[in-house]
Amino acid sequence: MSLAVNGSDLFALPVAEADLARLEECLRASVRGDDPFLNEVATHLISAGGKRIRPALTLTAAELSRSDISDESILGGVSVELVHLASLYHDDVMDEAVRRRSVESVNARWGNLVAIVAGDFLLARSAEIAAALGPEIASLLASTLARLCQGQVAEVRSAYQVSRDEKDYLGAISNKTAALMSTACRIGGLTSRLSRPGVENLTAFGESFGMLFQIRDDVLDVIASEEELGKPPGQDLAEGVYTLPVQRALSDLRVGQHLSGMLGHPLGPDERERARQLVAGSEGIAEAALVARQYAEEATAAARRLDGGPVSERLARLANDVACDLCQAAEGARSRFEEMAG
Ligand code: GRG
Repeated sequence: MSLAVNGSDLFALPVAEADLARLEECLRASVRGDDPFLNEVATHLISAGGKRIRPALTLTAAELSRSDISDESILGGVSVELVHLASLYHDDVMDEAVRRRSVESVNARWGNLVAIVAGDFLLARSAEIAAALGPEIASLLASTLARLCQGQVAEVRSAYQVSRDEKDYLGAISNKTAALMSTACRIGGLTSRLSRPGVENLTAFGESFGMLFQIRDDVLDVIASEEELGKPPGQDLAEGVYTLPVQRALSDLRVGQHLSGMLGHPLGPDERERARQLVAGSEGIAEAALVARQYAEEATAAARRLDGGPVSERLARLANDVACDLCQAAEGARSRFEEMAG
């Protein structure tokens, strides 16, 4: 499969090495304090890596103004990544995850209490930076954080509900993922003093790109291998998070009824694998990839409403590449399934 699951190449944006180095230094400095233990916990996932796609979007958006990347834009990218990191700390507690970014999760290493409070600490640092960037950005990050919480609550509330509908799913991912992608782009526009129409188009790009990003993540959870994902596939199914490919599989006449009978409660390893294979061999994969493609087209259109220069073309290409990568992965999964079925 020609899939860039960990995404390092697929999501690479043309941000100058020097600006990425400024971002990293500022990110680490933002959580540094007097307490060596808190320093270790707060930098655990920063040191582990991650794609930094959100701050890269901030800096790419800032490049539209055709001036050097300002300290304000760097701080904007840092404030967004800190919210993302805090959400990972809290999410891993909720999911009892043991690994994140290919290392031990914070909760697995230091326990839930430390993970929750350290996540709060990252949020506090983000809020401090946002306040220094002015009331518009502070208010934007606060409302984005509220959307993240709304998205997460919606997901928890719908857990194990076989009747969960697509509106519920799309609303949840818009809040838990697209909101922060959109804010990352918007902050790049605001900190680089882009025109208001430019800022609105960046915001629209980020929202559609975030939907595409999360649907891809949800499809890969079904069709990618453990090696590609860095965790066993089918985790969402096992945890009762019925995402778009699962919802579409439930409507597939060939497998829907069988699948429906298997879901609705936590799954052990064998049941999880059987349910995953049913979804992987259903029309749900290609249909979800098609919905992702529609969001990619929306994102591309928003990017092309920007100035039409190299940055807007690069954003359009990013959305297109992510959608193509997903469609290829979906095709690959179908061929493998057909081969297995004889
Ligand atoms: C306390 C901020 C905060 C939030 C509380 C827990 C929660 C509400 C929300 C969780 C939202 C969440 C974890 C959404 C998933 C977003 C997502 C796609 C994460 C993976 O992003 P990548 O692939 O990860 O960009 P890396 O590691 O590359 O940064």
